[in-house]
Amino acid sequence: MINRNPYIANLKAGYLFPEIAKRRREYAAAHPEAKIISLGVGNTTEPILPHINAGLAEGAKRLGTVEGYSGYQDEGLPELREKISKVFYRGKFAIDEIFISDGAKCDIGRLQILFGAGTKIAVQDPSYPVYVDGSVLAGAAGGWENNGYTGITYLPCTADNNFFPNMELIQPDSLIYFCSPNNPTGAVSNRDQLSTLVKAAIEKGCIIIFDAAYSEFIRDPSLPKTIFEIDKADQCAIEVNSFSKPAGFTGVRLGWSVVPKALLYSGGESVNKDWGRIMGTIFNGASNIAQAGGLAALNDEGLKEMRTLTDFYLTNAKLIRDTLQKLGINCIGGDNSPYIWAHFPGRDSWEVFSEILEKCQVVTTPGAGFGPAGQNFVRFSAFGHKEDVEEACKRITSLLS
Ligand code: PGU
Repeated sequence: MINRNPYIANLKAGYLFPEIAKRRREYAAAHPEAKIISLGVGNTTEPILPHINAGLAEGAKRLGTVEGYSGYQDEGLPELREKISKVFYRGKFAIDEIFISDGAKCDIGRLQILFGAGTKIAVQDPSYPVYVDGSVLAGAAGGWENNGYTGITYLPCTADNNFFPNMELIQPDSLIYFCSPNNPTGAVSNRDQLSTLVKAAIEKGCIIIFDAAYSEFIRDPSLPKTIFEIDKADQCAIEVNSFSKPAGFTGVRLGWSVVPKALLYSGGESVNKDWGRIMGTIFNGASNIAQAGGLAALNDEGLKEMRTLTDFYLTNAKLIRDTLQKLGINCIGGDNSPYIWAHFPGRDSWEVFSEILEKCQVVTTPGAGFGPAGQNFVRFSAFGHKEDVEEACKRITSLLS
């Protein structure tokens, strides 16, 4: 018999979001009359807006014509890569530094192949669970000890440090996962903070995987939307991003990674070349229909639609934050991000999750699922229909005291 991959055995618990879905199902089975509202997983709910949707439809139509047909497109449409460079990076990157993918999560999982087992990892604590679970699967982390995996340095992000971690905790030669606007805290790092991060990474010989999946929710013009707004970031960072949240492509699947040519390993080899090699080997390109939609999203009309959609979710976020604050619950996020991070001092976060589910029939995400520093917190997601979010807020106001 063949042995199980020991790295899989190292995973302590199931993936967070299916666990929440399971608890929701169990509650629904026991309370068939309950009208449950989900402010749990960050899954988009609103229809794709007409111009972007027409781009997708056009893409599908073209496949039915001899002139318009296309097959494998390993690295992504050159026009899309060029447009991404222009729209998000002021044309700073050549098209062979931009790799189109089927989403940020998929790239986050694959990127670990560049570094391999035994790589030292640093993550913001709390953080999007894929960074930690992906590291465990890649053998970059060991077993579970003292509330965390060995081989992973958890960088606490708390109210005491304004949700920006202490750079001194980062060990030399680490792979650093960093997310801003942050999931789950909703905190957005400012220019000085990201400059500190880049400086620390360069001094310590680290590489940053910067997850900018929520960049289009930033409204404060002083806040950086990409790590590449910071000088020298191209020497120490890879950025992943996605059309999932701003264009409603969670089910369509389209994202990208920027791997600058200036980024080198300790031996001077090119990370960009290796990423091209890996993608060419285990990925056969993003859907050409999705890419047609992505192109539509990046012209003037499409950009306006993405603004409309992100504004919609930000309005939900404001309502949730205001509702919680009126109840005296301390929270952050929700102004430049679609997540609200609510503090319940001294309370176990799974217990708060259960209380909100039982009293209000509202699903949230318990903070402890995002890392040890998430204990005593609960995440509210602003992805939902307006009437559902309003109803959830009404229930929270009257039932949560
Ligand atoms: N990066 C971050 C920081 C995310 O929060 C999410 C989705 C992704 C990437 C995924 O991007 P794709 O381009 O769609 O792959 N986070 C959601 C959904 C849960 C999940 O398992 O991805 C969330 O609720 O945290």
